[in-house]
Amino acid sequence: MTTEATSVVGPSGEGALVIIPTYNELENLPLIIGRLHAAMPAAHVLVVDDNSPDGTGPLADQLAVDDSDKRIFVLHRTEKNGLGGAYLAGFEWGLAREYTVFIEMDADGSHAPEQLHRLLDRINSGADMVAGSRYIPGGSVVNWPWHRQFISRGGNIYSRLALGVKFHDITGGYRAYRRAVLEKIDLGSVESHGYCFQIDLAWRTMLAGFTVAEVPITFTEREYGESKMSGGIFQEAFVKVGRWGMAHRVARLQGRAAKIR
Ligand SMILES: Nc1nc2c(ncn2[C@@H]2O[C@H](COP(=O)(O)OP(=O)(O)OP(=O)(O)O)[C@@H](O)[C@H]2O)c(=O)[nH]1
Ligand SMILES: [Mg+2]
Repeated sequence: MTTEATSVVGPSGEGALVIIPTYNELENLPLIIGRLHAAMPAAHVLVVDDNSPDGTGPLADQLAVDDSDKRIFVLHRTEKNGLGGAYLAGFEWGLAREYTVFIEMDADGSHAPEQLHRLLDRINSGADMVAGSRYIPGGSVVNWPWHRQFISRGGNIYSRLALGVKFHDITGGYRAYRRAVLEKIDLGSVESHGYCFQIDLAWRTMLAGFTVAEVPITFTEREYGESKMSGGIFQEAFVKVGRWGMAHRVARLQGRAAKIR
């Protein structure tokens, strides 16, 4: 299935909802939203905060009140429930409204809003889902310690082999989805957190036959605040990805599934 190449998002981000999950991002949030609106003035932002102890939630409310163009919205959840849960809540909120494209972006400055046009241009030229990639020509990683790069690259190689797909940065969290993708895949059954959430959604998008693409991005390590990455997140991805790949191979052998392009 290929969605026709019509322009689904405007040059200033008209029709786009940028979802930013936050947990203790007090210093980063105003910076990232400011940069986003400088780059894409018409994009709407949904902050999904999990009751951050540092007061990110009330700050987000204040940013929304102060924005005279009313482009900022905030979802408050009662407790920390992982990045995946925050995105699912954000997708549900956006699908109940008229947005045509949904963007995932971290609050910590790792995903440059100045490069968002790369993702949106690719959506407008026909892709159903676009991932910002650190690991294709033109992509890069700035200020990441070697052990983080090792885990990230290793996770991508493992996922590529286990799932049998040509995706170079399937764990990355800078993405754009056409509305049709999120309407079709069964978001209610997604249970993954962290990195695994990104792999899970990419895998479901490909299984559903949508066109996926990667564009190069510069990923920069956070300057402020702390990472929420943990060993449990890594383990979850390792086990689940292996299982999905195996299940798909069995389904193909039995003629129940098609080859992933
Ligand atoms: N709402 C919500 N947001 C979260 C949660 N965990 C992480 N986030 C946000 O998700 C984004 C990515 O989290 P990071 O801690 O930067 O994790 P990461 O990017 O995988 O790891 P690093 O590369 O070390 O920064 C940030 O905007 C976080 O504030 C959570 O449990 N709930
Ligand atoms: Mg980060």
